[in-house]
Order: sequence, then structure tokens, then C-alpha cells
Amino acid sequence: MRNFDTTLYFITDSTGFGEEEFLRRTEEALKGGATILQLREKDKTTREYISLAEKVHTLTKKYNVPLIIDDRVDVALAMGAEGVHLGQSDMPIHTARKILGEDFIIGATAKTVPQALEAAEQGADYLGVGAIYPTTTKVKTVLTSTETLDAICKAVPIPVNAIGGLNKDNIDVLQGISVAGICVVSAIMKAEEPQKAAKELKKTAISLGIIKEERK
Ligand code: TZP
Ligand code: MG
Repeated sequence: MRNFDTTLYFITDSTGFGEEEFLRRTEEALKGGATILQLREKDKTTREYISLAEKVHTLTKKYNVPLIIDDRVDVALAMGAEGVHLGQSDMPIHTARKILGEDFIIGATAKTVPQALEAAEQGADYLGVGAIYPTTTKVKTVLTSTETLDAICKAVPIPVNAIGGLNKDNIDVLQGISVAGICVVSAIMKAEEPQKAAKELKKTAISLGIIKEERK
């Protein structure tokens, strides 16, 4: 049984940071209460991706947080991550499930109800849905309305996280929608104090009733 908590889902972005500063910020996010962490690298070689993932894994293990690798089943498998996150042009969920087995966490990106249903049927463990707001993070995406987000939450039996441009000052838009958690990059990664930013974001989301108090 895969046990994970997507309440505060932190996605890293090393763009613009040296490795030491990147790892420092990543650890700050973990100290601040990230419950699950995705390493998201788009421009690294396979060797660089594995090397960085191993370093990040040392940190996530210290805080007992699952490490999810973006896009790359081979990288996740090679360095022993807890999960992988797959978009619509990555490996199909059912293929990844066949390779990775039942214990691996497999997340999927979905922007429509049919995509969400398909991913859930194929064995995805959670969904990331967005972008809810325009984002400054480098990504090919389109905006997803809160109506679609709500419809996806109601349509699938797995946890659904909102993503895209979210920060403590705008997450109120998620009130009344049964998301399991929020995914953020910039709100923590680019914050002056990532630990404080993570704590404040979590506190705000709990006080607005968007996420529940920690499960673990
Ligand atoms: N998918 C949809 S929006 C996004 C991804 C990976 C980026 C979210 O980054 P930020 O900085 O939290 O807007
Ligand atoms: Mg992807």
C-alpha cells in the first residue's frame, strides 16, 4: 500500500540556483512542512538528473517525505525514488504501472474530466490539475477553470491537487472544491525564506479549509 499525503506538494525548479543553494532551499521547504516533493528538471542529462535526485533523496528521507521524479520512469527507478509524475506526453500510466509495480506512487497531469478519468482508470494514485492561474514557471500549459477542477474532483476517486500560480494570497479560489492539496513551485522555491513561505502557505490553506491538518 502506498501511503502519501499531497496536502502541501512542493515541486522544485533549480533554474537560476547553484546546486548548494538549490539543495538549501529544498531542505527549507521540507522543514517548512512540504508533505511530498517532486524533482522537476527539464534540461538535465540523464546522468545529471540521477545525480541530483540522489542528493534530493537524502534530504527527503530525512524528513520522511516521498520523492517523486517528474517525467522519467527510468530515473525514478534507477535511483529508487518513491514515485514518478507523468504528463499527457510521457509514458502512459498503465505502462508505467506495469514497469514500476503496485508500491510506486504514480501521479498524472489532467486538464479535463476525460483525461482525469482515463488516468484514474489506468492506475494513477493522484492527479495534478491546472494551471489554475498563469504561472512564471517554465511549462507548456493552458489555464484550467475552477469549474473543471471541481468537476474532476467529483469525477475521480483519487486525490486531486490544484497547480499553477498558486500562493497564499490567491488560494481562496479553491475554497469549496474538494482538492486533496496544493502544488507549488515559485511560491516556495523563489521565496526569500522558503521555510517561512511553506509554513505560511500551509497555515493559510488550513485556515481557509482547503486542506486538512497533517495526516501523518
Ligand atoms: N503544471 C501546470 S502549472 C505548473 C506545472 C508544472 C507550474 C506551477 O508553478 P508555479 O510557480 O507554482 O506557478
Ligand atoms: Mg511531464
